[in-house]
Amino acid sequence: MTRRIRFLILVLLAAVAFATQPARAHVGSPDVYVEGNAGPYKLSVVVRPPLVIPGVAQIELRSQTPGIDRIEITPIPLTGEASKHPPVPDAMQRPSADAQYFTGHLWIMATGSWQIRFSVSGSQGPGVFSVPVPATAMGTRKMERGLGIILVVLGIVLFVGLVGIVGAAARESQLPPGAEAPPVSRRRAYVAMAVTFSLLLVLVIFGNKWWGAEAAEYSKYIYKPLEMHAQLQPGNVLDLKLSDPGWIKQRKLDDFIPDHDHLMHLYMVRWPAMDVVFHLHPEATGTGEFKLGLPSVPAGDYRLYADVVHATGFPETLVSSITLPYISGRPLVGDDAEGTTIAIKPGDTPTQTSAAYKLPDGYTMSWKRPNILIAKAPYDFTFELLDPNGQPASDMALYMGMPGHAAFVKTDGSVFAHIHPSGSASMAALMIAQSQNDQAQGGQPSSDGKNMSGMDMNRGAPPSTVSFPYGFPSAGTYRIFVQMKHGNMIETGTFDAVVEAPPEKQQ
Ligand SMILES: [Cu+2]
Repeated sequence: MTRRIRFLILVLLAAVAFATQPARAHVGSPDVYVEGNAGPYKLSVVVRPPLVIPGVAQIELRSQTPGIDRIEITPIPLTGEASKHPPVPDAMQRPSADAQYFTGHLWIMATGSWQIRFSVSGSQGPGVFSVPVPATAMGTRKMERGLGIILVVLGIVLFVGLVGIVGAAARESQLPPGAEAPPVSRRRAYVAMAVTFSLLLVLVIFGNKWWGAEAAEYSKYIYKPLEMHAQLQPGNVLDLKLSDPGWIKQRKLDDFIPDHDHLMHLYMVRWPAMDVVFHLHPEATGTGEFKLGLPSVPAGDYRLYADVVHATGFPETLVSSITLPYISGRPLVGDDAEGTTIAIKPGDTPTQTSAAYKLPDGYTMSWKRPNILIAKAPYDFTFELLDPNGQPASDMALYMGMPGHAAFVKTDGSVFAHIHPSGSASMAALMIAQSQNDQAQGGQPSSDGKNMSGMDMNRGAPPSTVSFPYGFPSAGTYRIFVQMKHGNMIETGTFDAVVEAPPEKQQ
């Protein structure tokens, strides 16, 4: 009996562990991949935030610069009074003989906008770098059907078993072995079983109520992104109304801050073919409302992914969809960009599997495609823009202050991540963190621009290559939209990636 109960508890614990599912900044892509400089040391950092709050964030760090002796990590709120009073730091470990690879973990105690500060010391002196980490409790998922059936069957066995045991005890416990139970014992047994049955039933009903109340309480803290309602208004105006479905009280609808030049970055992807993509920038027209005069848009169903950042540095991606007729709208201007490409075939079959993507104006975008892509592993996604002669493009320009922007979209719609050369953290949050570090070091900006944009701003024309640190959150098929600018032309390259599950961890 005790064994069975222990097994049941184990099964229940496993069910709880699997019942959590990531979601928050970006969509379905909670891990933070960032590249930046801590003084003289160039760091690639992965922060895997906890599934529940309070919970433990896992941190992996690779230094591309040798000579580091020690790295201390501290979790600090990104903004507010508490951001000025960091707790005692923890030291990172070197888990292997690799002197440039470090790991660590930290408790994140509250929901909100955090940063992890890396204080590095080594042969080239000290350096500080901060990685913004939005931390939220995750959504719960319905229990898997199979597991539910097993648990129900086991529950019934326990229920019936207990009633039977009580009945047998009442009927036969005082009889000598082999003796037949007299009618009076049988009656006593029926009464005992009826009482036990009723008591158990009350217990089950009460337990279900209690469980429901606990779940309801917890669900208040589970992250729910702002809701967005999209509507086409006369004059080809796309109207986006934001509303708060209820989450933590601190969230507001009127505290957005610009993130690389715009309050909102809207990706419109024709769905499910993913053959048309727009990167547009709606303007705020009131509290929780954005509007955008649409350019010419082919008819179809579109998925809308809108990135915004709150004043706290907390980023959100709002998701909506809209069916549009063919729209003959304004020309693309400024930072607007459009890409048209081959449709994903039904069944998520990728069509853009080549390493080179031919652009409409004769240029080519090429991807240094790794041989194998594994979920959860960090990669540098490196792309190069070649001119019609196959030479590195010489007329490169920054696109919204950066050498490139990339959107990673899973073909089943469960993942959307807008990534920059500095990684997956929001640029606005990175800047908040970096300015604090600069102030802490005596007001002198310590960064050379690399932390902000992934490149050195002071060295002439941008390079013809761009690199995005990122890792796929899960196995499956993804389409990657990469945007680079040369002259006045914003190019959109498309690449499909089939991502494998990571190998099972050794027990
Ligand atoms: Cu961007």
